[in-house]
Amino acid sequence: MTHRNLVILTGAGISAESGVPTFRADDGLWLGHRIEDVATPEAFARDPARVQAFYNDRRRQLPTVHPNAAHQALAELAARWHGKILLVTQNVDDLHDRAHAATPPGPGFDLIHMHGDLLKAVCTATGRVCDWPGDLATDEASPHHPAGRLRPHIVWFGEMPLQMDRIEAALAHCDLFISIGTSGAVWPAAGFVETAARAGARTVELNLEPSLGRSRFDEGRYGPATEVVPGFFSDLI
Ligand code: BJW
Repeated sequence: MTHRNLVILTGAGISAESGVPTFRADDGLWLGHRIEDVATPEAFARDPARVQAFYNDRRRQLPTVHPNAAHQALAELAARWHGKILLVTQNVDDLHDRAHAATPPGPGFDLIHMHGDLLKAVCTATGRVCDWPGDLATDEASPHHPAGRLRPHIVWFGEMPLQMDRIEAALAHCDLFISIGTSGAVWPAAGFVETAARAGARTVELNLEPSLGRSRFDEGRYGPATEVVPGFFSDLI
């Protein structure tokens, strides 16, 4: 079967072998934190020092990690693919961005960080987003508004993920949906497979092990992303 329009959803599992911890593993990112203490707007209002410190630590880690063979295989696919590819990542790291900068994609490619970007900050007064590669102070003043403060550009629980209209439109027109390294525990991303299936797409899960949403996919391939992803894409091309 030939495919033209792809939507690829990635989660923390694709960055795991680069050394970025996943969320829900036993030794994962939530270790020592309750989700409601660090990943909700209420947590930020209650204890901004703790939330800023949690994201400052993760932002500082980024220069020490690098794209792995799975990010690279995806970048090579995007460089060679003749149809459309929308890459939707739930990850707030910049490993996809770096892989695609090193291997520039074709014109039909686009990347959406639906849960935000660790290297950006948002002004609480205006909603303006700016690049922010360093630490954020607890009460960081916004360059955009005298009354504004800067918070991490992260979609927390209860907030609307980014660019949902574009994602929904691409899902409605895709013929192959591939989910890589995500547990299927967080919505709306966990439901993308069903939207794609309703559009008639073939749906494939690539993961270390079957995810919570396994039964929603037509097929699955299991093993470390650095092995399974390059293998699947070389078959596709
Ligand atoms: C490997 C591997 C290797 C390991 N190779 N694989 C009740 C029912 C349904 C929904 C809700 C509900 N109550 C509330 C909700 C909604 C809520 C939600 O989903 N809650 C759930 C807890 C139930 N969702 C929201 O609030 C979202 N907003 C929203 O819904 O707005 C309203 C709306 C309605 C309708 C349409 C649109 C919008 C916002 C969600 C924001 C999520 N934010 C986080 C934190 C971001 C900040 C941060 O980075 O700190 O995003 S949560 C966290 O989970 C993070 C991730 O992006 C996300 C997904 O995690 P991911 O990537 O799947 O990681 P893990 O750790 O779970 O899984 C890793 C996977 O990798 C595993 O499968 C491993 O097997 C695999 N793996 N090593 C391959 N080497």
